Amino acid sequence: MNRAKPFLLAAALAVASLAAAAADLAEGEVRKVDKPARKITLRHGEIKNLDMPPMTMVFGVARPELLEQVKAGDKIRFKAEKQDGNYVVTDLQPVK
Ligand SMILES: [Cu+2]
Repeated sequence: MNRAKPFLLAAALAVASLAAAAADLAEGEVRKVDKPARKITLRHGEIKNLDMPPMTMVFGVARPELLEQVKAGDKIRFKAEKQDGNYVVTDLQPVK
Protein backbone atom coordinates (compact mmCIF):
# COMPACT_ATOMS: atom_id res chain seq x y z
CA MET A 1 0.00 0.00 0.00
CA ASN A 2 1.24 3.43 -0.89
CA ARG A 3 1.32 5.59 2.23
CA ALA A 4 2.50 8.68 0.39
CA LYS A 5 -0.75 9.23 -1.51
CA PRO A 6 -2.93 10.58 1.32
CA PHE A 7 -0.12 12.93 2.32
CA LEU A 8 0.32 14.21 -1.21
CA LEU A 9 -3.41 14.76 -1.54
CA ALA A 10 -3.48 16.72 1.72
CA ALA A 11 -0.52 18.82 0.58
CA ALA A 12 -2.20 19.54 -2.75
CA LEU A 13 -5.37 20.62 -0.97
CA ALA A 14 -3.39 22.90 1.33
CA VAL A 15 -1.68 24.58 -1.61
CA ALA A 16 -5.02 25.00 -3.37
CA SER A 17 -6.61 26.68 -0.35
CA LEU A 18 -3.60 28.99 0.05
CA ALA A 19 -3.92 30.01 -3.58
CA ALA A 20 -7.63 30.67 -3.05
CA ALA A 21 -6.82 32.85 -0.04
CA ALA A 22 -4.26 34.83 -2.04
CA ALA A 23 -6.77 35.35 -4.84
CA ASP A 24 -9.13 36.72 -2.21
CA LEU A 25 -6.77 39.61 -1.48
CA ALA A 26 -7.10 42.86 -3.39
CA GLU A 27 -4.12 44.65 -4.88
CA GLY A 28 -3.30 48.21 -3.96
CA GLU A 29 -0.70 50.93 -3.84
CA VAL A 30 -0.29 53.02 -0.72
CA ARG A 31 -0.82 56.74 -1.37
CA LYS A 32 -0.86 58.01 2.19
CA VAL A 33 -0.51 56.65 5.73
CA ASP A 34 -2.19 58.64 8.51
CA LYS A 35 -1.19 57.02 11.78
CA PRO A 36 -2.88 59.50 14.16
CA ALA A 37 -6.21 59.04 12.36
CA ARG A 38 -5.58 55.29 11.83
CA LYS A 39 -6.35 55.67 8.14
CA ILE A 40 -4.69 54.63 4.93
CA THR A 41 -5.30 55.94 1.41
CA LEU A 42 -5.02 53.24 -1.24
CA ARG A 43 -5.23 53.20 -5.00
CA HIS A 44 -6.78 49.78 -5.25
CA GLY A 45 -7.78 47.25 -7.86
CA GLU A 46 -11.09 45.43 -7.89
CA ILE A 47 -12.21 44.29 -4.42
CA LYS A 48 -14.37 41.28 -5.16
CA ASN A 49 -15.80 40.66 -1.70
CA LEU A 50 -16.96 44.30 -1.53
CA ASP A 51 -18.09 44.36 -5.17
CA MET A 52 -15.99 47.49 -5.63
CA PRO A 53 -14.27 48.62 -8.82
CA PRO A 54 -10.73 50.05 -8.89
CA MET A 55 -10.37 53.51 -7.35
CA THR A 56 -8.42 55.60 -4.88
CA MET A 57 -10.02 55.90 -1.45
CA VAL A 58 -9.43 56.10 2.28
CA PHE A 59 -9.77 53.05 4.52
CA GLY A 60 -9.73 52.65 8.27
CA VAL A 61 -7.56 49.87 9.68
CA ALA A 62 -8.65 47.07 11.99
CA ARG A 63 -5.36 47.25 13.92
CA PRO A 64 -2.98 50.23 14.11
CA GLU A 65 0.02 47.88 13.70
CA LEU A 66 -1.00 47.37 10.08
CA LEU A 67 0.14 50.94 9.36
CA GLU A 68 3.64 50.20 10.69
CA GLN A 69 4.33 47.80 7.82
CA VAL A 70 3.88 50.23 4.93
CA LYS A 71 4.64 53.69 3.60
CA ALA A 72 3.45 55.79 0.68
CA GLY A 73 4.45 54.24 -2.64
CA ASP A 74 4.45 50.63 -1.39
CA LYS A 75 2.60 47.97 -3.36
CA ILE A 76 0.46 45.75 -1.17
CA ARG A 77 -2.08 42.98 -1.14
CA PHE A 78 -4.86 43.53 1.34
CA LYS A 79 -8.18 42.37 2.66
CA ALA A 80 -10.94 44.87 3.30
CA GLU A 81 -14.36 44.55 4.91
CA LYS A 82 -17.29 46.81 5.58
CA GLN A 83 -17.72 47.29 9.33
CA ASP A 84 -20.49 49.51 10.70
CA GLY A 85 -20.75 51.29 7.38
CA ASN A 86 -17.00 51.96 7.12
CA TYR A 87 -14.47 50.31 4.87
CA VAL A 88 -11.72 48.79 6.97
CA VAL A 89 -8.47 47.07 6.01
CA THR A 90 -8.31 43.91 8.11
CA ASP A 91 -5.05 42.53 6.76
CA LEU A 92 -2.29 43.64 4.45
CA GLN A 93 1.06 42.46 3.21
CA PRO A 94 3.74 44.24 1.19
CA VAL A 95 4.38 42.91 -2.31
CA LYS A 96 8.03 42.59 -3.25
CU1 LIG B 1 -12.72 51.65 -3.26
